[in-house]
Amino acid sequence: MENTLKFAVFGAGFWANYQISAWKQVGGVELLAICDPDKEKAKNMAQKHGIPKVYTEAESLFEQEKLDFVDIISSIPSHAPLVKAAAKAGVHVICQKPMAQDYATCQSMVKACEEAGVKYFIHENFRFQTPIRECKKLMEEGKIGTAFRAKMTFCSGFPVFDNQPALAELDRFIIMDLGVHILDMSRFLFGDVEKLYCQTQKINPNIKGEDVANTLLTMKNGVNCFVEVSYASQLEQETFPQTLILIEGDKGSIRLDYNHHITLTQKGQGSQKFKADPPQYAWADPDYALIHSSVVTCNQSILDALMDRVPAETSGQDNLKTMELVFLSYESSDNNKVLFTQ
Ligand code: 89Y
Repeated sequence: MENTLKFAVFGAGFWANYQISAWKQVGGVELLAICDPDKEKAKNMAQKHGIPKVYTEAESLFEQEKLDFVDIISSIPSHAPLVKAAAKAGVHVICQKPMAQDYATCQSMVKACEEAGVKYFIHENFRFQTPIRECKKLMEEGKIGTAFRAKMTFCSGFPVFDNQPALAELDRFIIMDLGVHILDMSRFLFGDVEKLYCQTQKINPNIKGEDVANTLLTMKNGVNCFVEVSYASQLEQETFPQTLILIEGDKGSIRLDYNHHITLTQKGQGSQKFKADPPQYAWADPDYALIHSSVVTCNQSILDALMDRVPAETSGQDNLKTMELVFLSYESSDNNKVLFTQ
């Protein structure tokens, strides 16, 4: 592969704008084309980012462009057909989270890429957030001994539907859209899950899907991790888009509070407080700055894996384990049952 990788983007919505900006930040890539069924949207995005070619159909894009990879940033149902079309064209693929609407489809996407011999990544960015990496580092340094329980909280009243109106139309909303990130971070921090129990609620009458979910995960190493997500929370402090975390170990605890304040408490040594602020980028939307900065590190990690510099961290194969947690959570809530992973 050449040093500058050539790619195309599918999707010209809210997130595409920031993922393209993040690619420019990372460098080492050249965006040749954008494709969206809505020509106006695609043209506007092309104009904004100086993208040479605009397509409305994936087929003609794959016929006409010589690409190293594609970045799929489109609606959930379009992920599988686009991933499979890219695999057929022999092009490496990045697909936006959540991978697909059901587990069998996710498996078929991983299989299609494996059979075609193309690399397959999921754009899963939350685990790349600066404060999350810091929490993991403290744990790896043994600062709190062996972790035994954790709470991961993303409870907000932020009007997400203003920027992403399609989210209000999802039959399954908060676990698919947001819970997937927090479940993935739980795996990043504590390893694979053995079983889970979940309860969902629908509070906002103006959307189709659930907007609250409470999931208790038991990890294979025995950690009990409670993941709570809500877009129906009216709280004194609006914390969007931050995940607040408490991790308890036998020798101490780590608390990640609002605005990236971390408190490390160690047995017999008291507490230390410090900050883990993310880098700031001029192109980021201030409301989403924490996530937008992690889009840069996520893209960088994928580029490094595409160039064979490091193994893929968010491969399709790895992400199957995260998607399994998403679908098990819905099944657990629907049937009021504790469910085990495969
Ligand atoms: O779509 C979601 C995401 O990936 O991060 C936050 C969000 O924009 C709304 O929940």
